[in-house]
Amino acid sequence: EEMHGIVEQRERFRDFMLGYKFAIDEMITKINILREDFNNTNEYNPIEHIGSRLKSPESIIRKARRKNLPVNFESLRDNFLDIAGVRVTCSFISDIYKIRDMISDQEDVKIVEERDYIAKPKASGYQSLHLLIEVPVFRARGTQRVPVELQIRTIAMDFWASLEHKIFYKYDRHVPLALRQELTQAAEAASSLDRTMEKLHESVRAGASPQDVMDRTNENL
Ligand code: 0O2
Repeated sequence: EEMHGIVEQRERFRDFMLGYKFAIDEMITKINILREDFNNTNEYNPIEHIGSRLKSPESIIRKARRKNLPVNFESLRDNFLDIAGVRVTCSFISDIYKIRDMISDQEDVKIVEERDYIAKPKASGYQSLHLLIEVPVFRARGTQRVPVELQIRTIAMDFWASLEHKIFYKYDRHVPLALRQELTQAAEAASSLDRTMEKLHESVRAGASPQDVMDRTNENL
């Protein structure tokens, strides 16, 4: 009897996770469509990279314990809105908002929440635009609305976040203060680089002469 319960739970868990996997597949298709569309026009392609991850069961359970949340299907469904994660790396800061608009204009996508850590960086220095969205997944048993966390960032933001993440985990979340401060400064340096590139990008688009662009670069360095 008990054995039967375990097997049933296991199947239900697999089914539960599958919904998130399908939602990731859908979002990746949407973003790949945008990417291919951009490649087909004379406009430059604002999408540098697309990544995704399905949160592992271990990581879900660890987080639930840390936050004192019950580990049952209802609790996981309601409290874990980042089981499906999709990350888009863009070329320039303005591209982030362009991609955001292109996603939010899609009729089947519902933006549940927007967290702009570019306008308001986290204390660590972390920058990115986070969209908490909901997409319908048409499954064999009917339609299911699935939450996805979409992180949109520039190459510089991504560079900082992935290296900071590695350092963070190496120290098992207890990074010494001096190192934390240096990391925050490094985030500011990455952000300054992003703003320089954005300005250059704008002036090139506005039809500045090569000399103007050189002058601007020297101003910024
Ligand atoms: P992973 O490995 O990416 O899955 P919470 O999710 O509740 O802990 P919050 O504040 O509700 O936190 O969500 P938030 O901050 O909007 O988004 C959390 C995710 O953003 C993280 O996911 C990271 O991917 C990223 N992130 C946020 N702050 C930082 C930071 O300081 N450094 C780095 N490198 N990434 C950050 P996970 O689940 O923590 O990790």
